[in-house]
Amino acid sequence: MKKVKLSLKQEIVCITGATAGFGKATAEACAKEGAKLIVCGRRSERLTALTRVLSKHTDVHALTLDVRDKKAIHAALENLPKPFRNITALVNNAGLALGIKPAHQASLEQWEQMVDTNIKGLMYMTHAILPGMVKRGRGYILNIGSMAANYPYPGGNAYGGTKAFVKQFSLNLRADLLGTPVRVTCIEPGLAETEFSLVRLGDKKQAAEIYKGTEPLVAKDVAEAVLFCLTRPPHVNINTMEIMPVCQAFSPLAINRNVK
Ligand code: NDP
Ligand code: 8X3
Repeated sequence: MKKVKLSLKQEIVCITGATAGFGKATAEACAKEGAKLIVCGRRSERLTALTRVLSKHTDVHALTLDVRDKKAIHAALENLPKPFRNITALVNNAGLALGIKPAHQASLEQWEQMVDTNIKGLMYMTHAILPGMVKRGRGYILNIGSMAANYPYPGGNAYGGTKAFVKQFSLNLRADLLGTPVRVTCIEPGLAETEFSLVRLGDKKQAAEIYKGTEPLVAKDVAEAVLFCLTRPPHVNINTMEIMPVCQAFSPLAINRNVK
């Protein structure tokens, strides 16, 4: 029986979207387990504050990075300080939903930003980092998808579409990586209270309404799931993990009862 891997002390974990929500909580959880961290996001002042706190536990390198910027990603990764170069785990978490309007009223610019961030940004990071993992015979790609990939809902249009990509891309990576020790997981959270709804709706009051009367997941719940996956023994691959709060479940299909 192989030894169970409980520590992250030998890991170099790169987390996108570490300035808020799941990404920040994941950085905190991984730091406590002793992983070296590369934390990425656009808001550099938040990265600086996070780095200051986490540096008490471990070595942290902050990258002010927009995942939509392919050139910036390559430049940042090529110029990583030596101790951070051999990334062992990539947590592709950066992402967003914008708007909740039906498709025929939605903003094309918002659809494009979701595709550019949730799909293309995740591809750019993966494409830049995965070959090194395969070459070194060690690595983990952990993608944050969403239950929106699995259950359509009104207004989910392009956002759900981007997360369906994340799921299928993750599974297809597994197919390609067979024969290597590199692992891939797609974690699919449901209702979770972070800055997500504020970003989506652009209004604090409307965002608060989403969580009214519920007990949603919190960022730490998802961070703990990430940690669970990363600390499985090397022969175990969790393909997908769908997580909902107890207050969320399935509904019957919608039916239009005004057919004339
Ligand atoms: P938050 O809004 O709290 O955090 C989103 C993070 O993504 C921020 O750190 C933000 O950093 C980063 N980000 C957004 N756009 C970019 C970009 N172009 N380049 C780099 N970083 C970017 O939301 P969550 O923590 O909830 O969301 C994290 C992930 O989880 C997303 O992929 C989201 O789709 C997914 N998810 C969220 C759920 C929820 O209900 N909350 C449920 C299921 C999935 P910055 O602005 O500094 O760049
Ligand atoms: C986030 C969950 O329900 O807003 O991915 O799509 S939901």
